[in-house]
Amino acid sequence: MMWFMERITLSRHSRCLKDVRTIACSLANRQRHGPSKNAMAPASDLGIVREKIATAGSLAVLTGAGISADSGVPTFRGADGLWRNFRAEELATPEAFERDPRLVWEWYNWRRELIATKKPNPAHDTVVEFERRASQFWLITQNVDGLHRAAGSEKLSEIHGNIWKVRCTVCGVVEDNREVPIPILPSCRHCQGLLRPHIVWFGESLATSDLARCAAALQSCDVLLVIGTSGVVYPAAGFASVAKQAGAFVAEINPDPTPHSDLVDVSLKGRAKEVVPLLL
Ligand code: BJW
Ligand code: ZN
Repeated sequence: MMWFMERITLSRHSRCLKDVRTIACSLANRQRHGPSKNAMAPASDLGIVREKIATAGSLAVLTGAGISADSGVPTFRGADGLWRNFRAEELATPEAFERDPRLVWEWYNWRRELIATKKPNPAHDTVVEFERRASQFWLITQNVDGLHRAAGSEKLSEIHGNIWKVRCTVCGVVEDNREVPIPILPSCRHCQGLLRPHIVWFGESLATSDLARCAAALQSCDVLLVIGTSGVVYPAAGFASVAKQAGAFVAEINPDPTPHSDLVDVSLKGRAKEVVPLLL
């Protein structure tokens, strides 16, 4: 049933996932990694994942808000989720910004103030070490907080953008901006147009270049680690399935079950900052 639902949802994203799915199909005959290891004890699972990472020619990592939760950045969903006091559809859509740019910028100012005080944690640091050790590596993050870059990650796609970048709604120029708070309403220094956060909102497409780079990583990785994402926001919610279908060994690190849990080879229950460093 999960698989069927996923197919339906993937089909809604046929345009942006075209590359990913085409490549996944063409690689359907890649060597499999054997039956699911979900039934194995956690200690054995840790050892299996560590071994897979150590021997992988190509490693990919997909992260979500859970990896930054251990740095004190609130997640989006769940008991302490960021959305609790805000209606997402009022804030994280292009329509909301058109309707009330001041409200949206106030929300981003609050987030920028919060994130500015946060530092990478041992899970971010371990991902940097994975990059250093692997012969081929790519990090796909849904996070906009910039903590992976702050930790030292270089081979990465920030597929939902970056909260420390702004984009002009008139001339389209993208620039770094670390002002906290940013003056509301901010305007472009080139054309005076209204600036917006350089973030992918609901209903907006991800950058084609990012999708192509992610497709390449998912197609070629021997191992995909999925860390701290609820797996409900597409297209990233389909990435584990794409890597799995292409023959990768897929492991998830999350304290709670997710839609990925039944699909992955190993599900490691726990907090990112505690579990991920054990995988080195
Ligand atoms: C820990 C932990 C610890 C806690 N250690 N783990 C209907 C069906 C299907 C799709 C759609 C639909 N209607 C519209 C869509 C498309 C839409 C979508 O997927 N919506 C779903 C909600 C249904 N997607 C889009 O619109 C995307 N664009 C797109 O698809 O374009 C083409 C298209 C559009 C429309 C229709 C059809 C095609 C764009 C998505 C942009 C997402 N942007 C956001 C917000 C940006 C605003 C901002 O940040 O300022 O990005 S949404 C929000 O969710 C944010 C996140 O990156 C993203 C993912 O969340 P994430 O990271 O998984 O966080 P949480 O909170 O959900 O989960 C945290 C996890 O951590 C949990 O599992 C915890 O257990 C765990 N955890 N502590 C490890 N210590
Ligand atoms: Zn401009």
